[in-house]
Amino acid sequence: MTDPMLLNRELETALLGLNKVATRRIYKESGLTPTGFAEMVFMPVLDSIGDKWEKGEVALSQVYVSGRICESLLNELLPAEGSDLKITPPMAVAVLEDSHLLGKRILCSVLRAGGYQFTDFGQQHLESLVTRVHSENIRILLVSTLMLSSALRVKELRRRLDTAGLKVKLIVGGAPFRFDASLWKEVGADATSPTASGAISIIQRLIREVEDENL
Ligand code: B12
Repeated sequence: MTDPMLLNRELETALLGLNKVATRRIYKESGLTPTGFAEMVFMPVLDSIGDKWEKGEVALSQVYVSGRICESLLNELLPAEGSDLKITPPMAVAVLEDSHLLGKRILCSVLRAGGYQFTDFGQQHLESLVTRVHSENIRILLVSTLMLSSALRVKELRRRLDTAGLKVKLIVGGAPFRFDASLWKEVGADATSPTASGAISIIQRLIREVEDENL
């Protein structure tokens, strides 16, 4: 495997140069799996590009195209469907009041690769999300947010689910939860993970908890 620091520098140059061909070549030469590349290379490089945008060092158009290049490469590389689906309590994935979709894309691939059955609710507003959780009897909900304002909306989501008497295990993730390690507790979630692949062990634990509650 290429030196990770070098890999990240090369990828950042390729993305800011809006060079998709170089991005694909860097992936191929990295020797990493698609999920490994997404978590170890795309994520830190996009964090760095986000920081540079905040400091006014890169244009929003560069952030936008970088995101689009990563998205299109991930769509090519990540599996669309898994096999041997496990029977689990009803589970769903959603992006809450946010347009940042790459984290959810990776999360869905990891869950499919792990053989988990779930519904992808896509982008949701709080109201519609509560309605779908209710009507589809969801017991485990994975929520991705990238804007801090959206992450804070999870607190209201928790309140609304509790008020409606819905027993839902809530797993949250996305940049605000990576940057503030206690935010998930503050918004009333049951768990978080800094990576999509970290969600698997959490889900296994929460499935056992839901099954115990059903006894
Ligand atoms: C690419 C990007 C965009 C793209 C999004 C393209 C797309 N289709 O997704 C575009 C250009 C559209 C965009 C727009 C905006 N963006 Co933007 N964007 C980013 C950037 C650079 C990267 C995000 C990303 O895709 N990262 C890669 C993915 C893979 O990482 P991830 O989502 O964190 O997911 C990983 C983990 O967190 C985890 N995970 C994610 N979800 C979940 C869920 C669960 C349950 C679990 C367990 C794990 C998990 O798994 C993944 C890895 O395995 C971030 C910088 C950053 N630090 O995040 C800014 C950032 C998120 N954007 C920001 C802003 C401000 C905006 C805009 C408001 C800009 C504007 N003025 O218009 C708009 C708002 C859009 C909206 N309404 O939602 C800010 C948010 C600041 C804040 N405090 O809220 C950031 C942090 C940049 C910054 N440093 O200021 N953006």
